[in-house]
Amino acid sequence: MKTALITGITGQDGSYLSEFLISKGYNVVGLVRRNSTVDQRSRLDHLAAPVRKKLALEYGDLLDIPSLVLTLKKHRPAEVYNLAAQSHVKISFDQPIFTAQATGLGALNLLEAIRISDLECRFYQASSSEMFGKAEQSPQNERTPFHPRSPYGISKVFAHWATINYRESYGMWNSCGILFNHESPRRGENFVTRKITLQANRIAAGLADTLYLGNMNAKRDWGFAGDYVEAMWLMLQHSKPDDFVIATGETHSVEEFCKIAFGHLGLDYKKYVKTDQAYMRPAEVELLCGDAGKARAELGWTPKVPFPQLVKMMVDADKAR
Ligand code: NAP
Ligand code: F7E
Repeated sequence: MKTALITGITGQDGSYLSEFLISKGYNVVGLVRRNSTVDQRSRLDHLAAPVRKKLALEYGDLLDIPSLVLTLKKHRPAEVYNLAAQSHVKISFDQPIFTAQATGLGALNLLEAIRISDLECRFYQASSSEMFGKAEQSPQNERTPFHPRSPYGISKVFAHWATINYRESYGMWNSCGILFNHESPRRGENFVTRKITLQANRIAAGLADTLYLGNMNAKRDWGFAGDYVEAMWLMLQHSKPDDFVIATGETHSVEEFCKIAFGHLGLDYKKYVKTDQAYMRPAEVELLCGDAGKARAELGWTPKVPFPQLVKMMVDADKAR
C-alpha cells in the first residue's frame, strides 16, 4: 500500500486529490498549519470515518523545515504532492514577501527536506498558468516562455525552476504540472468563479442586489478541479519525470461566466453586476488558453467537464447550500 504526502491538503485541490488517492488504495498524509480554529479542515469533513483511517494529518508548514523533515521521516511517502501556496494572485500584491516565502521558497524547503531525509520519492510541484502571464503565444504549451505578472506568478516560476533544477542536479523524480484555472464547488470564496456563483444565488434569494467585480474582460481557460487532480497522479505514474500543461483548450471571459451563472438562475447578469476599481490588479493577465496536447498524448489525460456544466455545477452547489 503506497503512502502519499499532500501539502495544502486543506485547500480545494488537496481535498479532491485526497479523495482520489484514497479511492486508489493509498494511505494519505496531509500537512496542516496550526490555526486558531479547525474550520480550515471543512473540505475534508466528508472524509471522516470509515475512510478516516486512510488519512493522517500532521502539523507543519512549508516555512518550517524541521516539520517537513519530521513528517517525511515518520511516513516515508512514495509520492509527495506540493500543493501548498499562498495562491491568490490579487492578495500576492498585498503580501509579496510572504507569497514569495510560501509559494516560492516553500517548494525549495520541501525539496531540501526530501534531499536531507535521503528519501526516494516521486515529487509533484503545483506550477501554474500564471507563469505565462503576458503570454507571447496562444495557446500556451510547455515551450511557451514565461512572463509572470504578479508576485504569485514570479514565486511559481522560482518553485518551477527549483523543481527542475533538483531533477537535473540530484536525479530526483520531480514533475511539474502547469495547471490552468480549475474550479469546483469547493473553490475559495474570493476567486472570481465562486464569488460569482455565491452572490448570484444570494441575489436570486433576495438577500443581496449587486455583485461588484474587477476586470470582466479577462479570459481564462477554466476546467474542473476533480479532473485536474487525476492529471497530477498520472504524472507521477508516468515512465519518466517531466512537465505537463493541463488545460481544456477553451477560453472564456469573466463576463461569459456571469452570463451563464445568472442565466441558470433565471436572471439577467447585466442588471446586477457592477465594476469596482478595488478588484482591479496592478498588472493583469488578460488572456490564458492552454494546449494540453502533450498530456493527452503521453498520459492519456483529457478534461471531462465542459465549461457550461462547470458553471452550472457551482451555481447548483451554492444554491443547495
Ligand atoms: P488553495 O485552495 O488556496 O489551497 C492552498 C493550500 O495551501 C491550503 O491548504 C493552505 O492551508 C496551504 N498553505 C498555504 N501556505 C502554506 C504554508 N506556508 N505551509 C503549509 N501549507 C500552506 O489552493 P488550490 O486552488 O487548492 O491550489 C492548489 C495548488 O495549485 C496551489 O499551489 C496553487 O497555487 C496551485 N494552482 C492552483 C490553480 C487553480 O486554478 N486552483 C491553478 C494552478 C496552480 P490553509 O488552509 O491553512 O490556508
Ligand atoms: O481571477 C478577474 C481577475 O482570482 C480570474 C488561482 O487559482 O488561477 C487562479 O488565479 C480573473 C482575473 O484567479 C474579480 O482580474 C474580475 O483576471 O479567480 P481569480 P486567477 O487570478 O486567474 C491560477 C491559474 C492560479 O494558479 C492561482 O492560484 O478574474 N476578476 N473581478 C476577479 N478576480 C477576483 N478574484 N475577484 C474579482 O472580483
